[in-house]
Amino acid sequence: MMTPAFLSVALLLLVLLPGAPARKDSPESDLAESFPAESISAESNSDESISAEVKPTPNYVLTMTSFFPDCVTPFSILVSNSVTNAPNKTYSTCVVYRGILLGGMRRLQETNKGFRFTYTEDPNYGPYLQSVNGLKGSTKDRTYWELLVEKANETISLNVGIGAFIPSENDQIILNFKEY
Ligand code: B12
Ligand SMILES: *[C@@H]1O[C@H](CO)[C@@H](O)[C@H](O)[C@H]1NC(C)=O
Ligand SMILES: *[C@@H]1O[C@H](CO)[C@@H](O)[C@H](O)[C@H]1NC(C)=O
Repeated sequence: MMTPAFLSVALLLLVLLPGAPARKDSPESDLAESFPAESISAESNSDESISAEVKPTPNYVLTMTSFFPDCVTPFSILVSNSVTNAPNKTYSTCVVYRGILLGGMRRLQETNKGFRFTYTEDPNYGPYLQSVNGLKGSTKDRTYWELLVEKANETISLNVGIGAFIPSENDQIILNFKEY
């Protein structure tokens, strides 16, 4: 004869067991579908054992906007170097509603080990982009990181810095190392 205590323990085990049929009907699985936390932990956790047992849904496309539901405006960042002609690199990121470029760059830095940047604070104009991926602009060499945006087919030089520019959906921001 099964005691109620035994039954609740068995039920708990069934719910906690990964892939157990009971899990499909549990409220947690509904939540996982609307916000795929499983895919996120599998992607961001480098621990092999965890990635192996939690398989992301095969046809689910992971984007920055699914990582951060409030991050509604996706855009990309291209890093180029017109001094050395080093190969270009492209990254995807996003900003919250009317968020600033600096916010999208921070979010990218926090989630992508391949993108790093530093900035200084100008008393009049705010954040000045100083280095990208370890390469620093310098007054001595007369180099700086130029800010451009490619919209549709035209490339426009930004008339404000990273702390004031508001990216639009699907903009391509170009961070170009340049001489002046
Ligand atoms: C010279 C200059 C530059 C030089 C500065 C290098 C140097 N060591 O001289 C270079 C070419 C690097 C430069 C770059 C940029 N600049 Co500029 N620059 C100027 C300019 C013509 C004169 C500044 C100056 O020498 N003032 C006199 C000195 C004594 O004062 P200062 O406080 O020490 O000046 C410093 C700051 O102005 C700073 N600085 C220069 N530009 C910018 C831009 C930003 C966003 C910040 C935070 C700081 C900053 O560098 C100066 C030297 O250290 C001004 C326009 C003007 N007539 O004032 C535009 C100006 C300041 N720049 C501007 C812009 C937009 C940029 C860029 C964003 C352009 C781009 N699309 O890439 C980039 C910065 C990108 C980044 N990495 O963050 C705007 C800023 C407007 C704003 N509200 O943000 C201005 C007002 C011109 C404009 N378009 O209206 N710039
Ligand atoms: C790198 O990007 C810049 C800016 O979009 C572009 O002009 C250049 O042709 C690109 N270089 C390569 C090698 O793709
Ligand atoms: C961009 O350029 C291509 C080829 O030059 C053209 O066919 C297309 O209409 C342009 N798109 C926009 C949005 O201007």
